[in-house]
Amino acid sequence: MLANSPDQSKIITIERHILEEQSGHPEATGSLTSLLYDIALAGKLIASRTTRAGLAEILGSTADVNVQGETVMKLDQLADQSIYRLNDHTGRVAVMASEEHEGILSIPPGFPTGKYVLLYDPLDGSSNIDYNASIGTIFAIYRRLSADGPGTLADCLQPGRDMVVAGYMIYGSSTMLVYTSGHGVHGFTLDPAIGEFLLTHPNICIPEQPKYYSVNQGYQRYWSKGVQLYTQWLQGMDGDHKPLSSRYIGSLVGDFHRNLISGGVFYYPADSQDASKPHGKLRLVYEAAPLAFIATHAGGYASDGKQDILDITPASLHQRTPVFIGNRPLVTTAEDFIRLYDA
Ligand code: AFP
Repeated sequence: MLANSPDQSKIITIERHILEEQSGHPEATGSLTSLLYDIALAGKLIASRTTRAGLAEILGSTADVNVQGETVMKLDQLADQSIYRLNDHTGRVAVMASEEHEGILSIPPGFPTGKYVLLYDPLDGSSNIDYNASIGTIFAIYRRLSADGPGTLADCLQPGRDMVVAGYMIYGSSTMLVYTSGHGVHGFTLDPAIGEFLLTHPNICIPEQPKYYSVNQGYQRYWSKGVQLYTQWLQGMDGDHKPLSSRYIGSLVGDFHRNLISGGVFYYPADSQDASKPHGKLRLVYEAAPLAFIATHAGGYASDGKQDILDITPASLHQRTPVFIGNRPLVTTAEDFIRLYDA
């Protein structure tokens, strides 16, 4: 090997990684592999736009016409359309649903439907765009339940435990794609010079020693007694253990990713602030369930405070749920506090 040249045998692109995973399943048709690859492609496209976000003001902002006379789309709409359009004609997907739309997204007439269901939150944390903080795309893939033809709402309302793949892209100081198909959680970093996601974080496991707790503490007065006491416990107020450090961006993918790598717990509990949202802010289908699937396969756990998030069958696409997610002992302790004080 030439001095200073990278060891090519160690460079694993996402394509190669997905293909190698597929080779362990001789019955596989390659459809899921291609679907994942298309999602990675959408991630590259979204990343290329989010890194130019600050330029909108000089190139023309949302719903305006830019200097080339083209309409500039909001980034979350652009992300939404990119994912839909890359997957609406491939014959791999039966139906999609996006956090940006009220109902299901059907495959346009004239195109074949496939065996998978794709659910996604195209640009989560988008209120952080103006501050250059990390934002992300979250996705979940299920097998369709309906036999054939257009996919249905019921195809989209499956418990998280039946997920086939979950993942997210994080657009931060670098762009990463993290996914699991149930065989380890793997992270890839986009090398912008070559436009490829390269495996940088194989087999991610949440470290046993947690570092952080992440919650919007500004809402503390609206929490139940159990959640307030749990927070004090995380802060080491009982004198039995060292406090965890607090970190909160307000961008779920960013907050989750940090705790996945460093250990900790993220929670967005139910609160009494807004009577129309008694279960907190986060959405089960688009946010909580996919991240719960990832956390679980990284050795962690996710709960709504009473039960495993993966056991909840959604009743509607935009259902909200309280979320406690991260190191298993931290999440089960949240359940203990809630059982003891909020029953
Ligand atoms: P936006 O997409 O409106 O920025 O909301 C982001 C989010 O859904 C999730 O990413 C954060 O964890 C959560 O909301 C933050 O909510 P608070 O601002 O209420 O803490």
